[in-house]
Order: sequence, then C-alpha cells, then structure tokens
Amino acid sequence: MLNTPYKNLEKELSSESFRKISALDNPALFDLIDRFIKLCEPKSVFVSDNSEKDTEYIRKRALALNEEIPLNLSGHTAHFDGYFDQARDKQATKYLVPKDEDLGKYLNSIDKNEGLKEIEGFFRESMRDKEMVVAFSCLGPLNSDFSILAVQITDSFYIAHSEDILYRPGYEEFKHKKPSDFFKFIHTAGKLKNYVSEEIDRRRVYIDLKENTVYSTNTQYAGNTLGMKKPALRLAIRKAARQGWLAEHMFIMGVQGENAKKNYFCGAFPSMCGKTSTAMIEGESIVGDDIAYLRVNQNRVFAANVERGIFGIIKGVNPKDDSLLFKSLSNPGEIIFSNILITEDNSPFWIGKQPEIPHKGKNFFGEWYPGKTDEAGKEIPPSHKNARYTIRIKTLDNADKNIENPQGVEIKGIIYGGRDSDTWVPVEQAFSWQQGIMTKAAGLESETTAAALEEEGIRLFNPMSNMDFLSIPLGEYLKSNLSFGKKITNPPLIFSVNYFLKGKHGNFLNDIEDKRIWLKWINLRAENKTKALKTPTGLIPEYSDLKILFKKTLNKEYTKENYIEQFTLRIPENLNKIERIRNIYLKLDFIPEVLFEEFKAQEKRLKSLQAESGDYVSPDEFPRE
Ligand code: SPV
Ligand code: MN
Repeated sequence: MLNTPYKNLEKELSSESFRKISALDNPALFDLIDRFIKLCEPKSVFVSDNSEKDTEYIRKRALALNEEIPLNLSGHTAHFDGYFDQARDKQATKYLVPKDEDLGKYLNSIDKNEGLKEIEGFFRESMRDKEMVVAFSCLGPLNSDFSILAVQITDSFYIAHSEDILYRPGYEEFKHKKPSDFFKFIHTAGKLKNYVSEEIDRRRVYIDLKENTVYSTNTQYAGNTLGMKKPALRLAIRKAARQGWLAEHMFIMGVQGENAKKNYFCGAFPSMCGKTSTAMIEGESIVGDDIAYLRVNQNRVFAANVERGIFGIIKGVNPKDDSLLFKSLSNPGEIIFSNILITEDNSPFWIGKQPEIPHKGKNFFGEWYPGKTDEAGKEIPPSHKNARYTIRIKTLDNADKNIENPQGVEIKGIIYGGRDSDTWVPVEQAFSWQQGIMTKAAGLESETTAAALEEEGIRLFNPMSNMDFLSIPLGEYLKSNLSFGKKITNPPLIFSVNYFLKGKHGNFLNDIEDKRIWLKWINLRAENKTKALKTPTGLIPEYSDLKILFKKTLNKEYTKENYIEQFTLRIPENLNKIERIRNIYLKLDFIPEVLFEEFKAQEKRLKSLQAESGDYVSPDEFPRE
C-alpha cells in the first residue's frame, strides 16, 4: 500500500495497474503520474510492465483506435501522421529556461514559467475521453553503465507500440534500481480529427533540462513525440557533458577485416547523407543506426546503441541497393510503416520501392491517385519523403551479435560525412583527435538537395550532425568532445567521408556501393595495416590500396584516372570552407581557442602548397606519411 499522498493514484488506477506501479516503490515516479493524471484527467490509465500480455494490449489498442491499420502481411501495420505533421518541428521545440540562464545563440528557448504555463494549459483535461498509457524503457543495453531509465506517459498507443519496438524494456530495471533520477516524457496528441492531431498551430515540444522532462503536444510524428528518441538525445547530451561521456547522433557498425577480425566504428552524418545506408552495408554488421552513447573504460572507448530498433527513412529502399533491409521489410513480422501509401491489395508502397507506381491507394492525405493535389494545388506524392519504417534490428540478417552487450563495443574510429559536391575527398583520416574533431566534426556541413523545399546546394552548418539536438551551448559541447578523446592514450581515429563529390560536369564521381571501399580502407588504417599520403588536410589512401580493395570487394577495376579525379586536393574550395566555418564560430561565445588554431594551421598548409603547386593538386604529388 502506498502512503496517503498517493491515495489519488489508488483511486484512479485499476487494481492491476496500481499493483504494477506500487511494485516500483518510487516516490518521484508516483508524483509524476499523479501530477499528470490530475492535469490530463484521463478516462482510464494503463500501466505496462513490458510483459508480452501488456505489449499485445498496446498493439491491439493502436489498431482499435485506428492509430495503426493492419496491412496484408501478419504483424505489418501502417500509421499516418497529419498532412502538416510529417517531420520534427524545430520552431516549436524549445528549452524551458529560467530567467538567469543562457543557452547561447543556437538553442531555441522560452522563459520557463511562461512555457510551463502554456504547455500545462494544453495538457489540462486533454485526456478526458482517452486512455493514458504509462510505459517504461531502458536507453542503452540492460544492466549496463550505459543504461538510462525513462518513463513515457502518452495517450497514443502508436507511440507506446513504437517504443516497445525501438527500446529495451524498462519496467524490471525500474523495480531493481529504484532510480530517483530518470528521464520523463509526457505526450498528448491533443484533439483528434480523422485520428490525427487537429490543432497543429498548438504543436509544442518543451524541454525542461533541470527536471529531465520533455512535454510534447498536438503532434503525433515520432521525432516530436517519441520521448526515448530525439527528446532523450537532448537530455542525454547535457547529462553526458556534465559526466564526461558523449551522447551522439551516430550509427555503430562492425567492419570485417582480412583475418575474420571485426572492428567497430561510429559515424555521424546529417539527415539524408547516407547514415543508415552505411550502417546497413551488406557484408558488414549493424549495431545501431541513429543514436550512440560513448564512454571511456580502461583507456579505451566503448559505444552502445541507445535503441534496439530502427526508425528509418523508407524512400528509395529497393531490392537492389538495400537487399537485406528490403528482405526484412517484405517478411511477416512486427513492422510499422508510417506515412506510406496503402495500395489496393493492402500492402505498403513508397517512392522508389519499384518503378511501377500504383494507380490508387490511401496515404497521409487520404484517398490518393497519381496527380492528386492538395488545397494549395501542390501535387501529393504517393508516400511522404520522410515516410519511415519501424523495425527491430534483430530481424535483420546483418544484425551484430554484440547489440545487447552491456559493455558496448570498442570503437576504433569515428566517421563524419556530409553532402558535399565540391570540397572534401571521398575519404580522409585526420592527423589527430584534436584536428579531426575541430576541422572534420565541428566543420561538418551538408548541402540541401533538390528534394527539399530550400534552394538547392545551400550548405547547412551541422557540427557532429548533432546541431538539431544540442542542449548545451555549442562551445561547451565542442569542449566535451575534445576532452573526451584526450582522456586516453590512443583515441579512436577520426575520418571524413563524402559520398557526393561531383566532377567538372556535375556528375557524381562515385557509385553508391563505393562506400564499402572507404570503410575497408578505414578499417585497414585502424588495424595499422597500411600507409597513407599526407596532404595539408589529412591522410588519404594510396592508389595501390584502393585498386586492390575495389577488385576484392566489388570486383571492379579502379582506374588511376578515377583515383586522381576523386582525390585531387581542391585548394580554393577548401580555403572557402575554412572561411565559412570560421566566420560562423567567430560570432559565437566560448568556442575553444584550438578550433581557430587548427583552422589557421590548415589554412597555412593549404596556402603554402597553393603557392608551390597551384589550385588543384594531384594525389601523386603527396608524400607518404
Ligand atoms: C532524424 O531526422 O535524424 C531521425 C528521425 O532520425 S527523427 O526521429 O525525426 O529524428
Ligand atoms: Mn536521426
């Protein structure tokens, strides 16, 4: 029995839900649930203990409430978000900041009292005709130094269902650890019309960093609502910086070496730059595709996937380029397809799945046929470009066997990649942790594509690809990355990759599958098995190594002409990039001085080579390290 302050919980919860909650013996949790029951006034409350029975109840309720629609294969469902609720809303996402705190230039914030008042207004009585779900997850593997416990309170069974696919169960961990400090996510989809959030103008995602609490309302899109995903990344970035570890927007993958030995790497790429497709490369193994925690242990770096599933972009996934993923998506089993087209035979269709386009179906706009336009006269595509699949990693043939390892996996290198048509070579190693973190990670940019609404080719500044999720001032974040690697004797090697380099005629210089070669070379470097060429910006592969790797891995003849075109150092473009990045940092406060020093030194090396050899320097001219 709980003591008197929690009488209300006993009254509001069914005896079974009350029993599950009481067993956790956690006053901070009781207070939280009590507070939101009083505020939201749900019709009923369901507490999940992560048992198969409770998880099945969540799946069934998502279907019964039309938040998910069954598809033709067993376990497959479709979920639709509103037409204007198809992606993360950066403008409406704000930190609740007390008057005496300043989060710096890039972070969107609102006065804490004002924001809380507003959001509590939106939550008040919001669940009167709805059932509230309380569910527990563990971020990172169970029983691990990486584990962070979290609770989600929501009126969306689609969200509870997604979290079960994507995260490890947290109920038993709550029971054993009785945490007083855990992450708290509160969500209501708000008023619904045709099963989607109606009041999009009242969409808010407010983050209270002090309380480790995120409130999300009047939205259903998972990037805004699924607490364990991006809201938790924001909370973790701050926690990590305070505690000396890293929370990053990175994949984790294993790369197979010559001698059956596997090495693990992390990779940070802004959205739509090849992050998931790299982690999913055939022949290698995937630990995670989106969020990694990194910790130092006994002078080595280990990383763990925060998730156990993938919420991945489905556009363009096809049997030829993504055979393993396509196979998993075509098998029966638990998968949520969001914002795809449901065809006449009740199967999911998405842009790029196959050349033939269905002639009708149902999508995030309603009934669909080719050429259909919205109220503004804009043509509606069959599936949204941000349509996604939600699956468990273990259903993939290339799932790594260490995914659940509580120690994580030892990281040998970190790869930073952006969409860059004219500057970075396809692959390059940094000289050191410091030079890599400053010039490659902190200097990461990505170009907008024709698919987006913005003008094509605009470079967006996105350090570590983590810009959207920063919860501490950028300077503080850079310092914590910098000092992380300096704690150990041999930090992971730092690399940049660029899959999008173009030639003189605007043609891509590499094929999609060439990324397999860059990974193999990165792995050779991590194993200290080969030499590289030294340029002013870093260390690049020798032609002879790549020729062998192309032949062995892809059975392709890699020509010297290709090599020279791809690895020619483009000095004016590199100098322009330094100028651009430096100008951004000069306007910010508390940026580590070494950032400017590294860029200055790089600029000096580039200019002195330019004076000697001209603007474009062939890799043949560089000395072996
Ligand atoms: C991303 O946009 O980086 C994602 C999807 O991984 S979201 O959940 O929207 O953040
Ligand atoms: Mn992501």
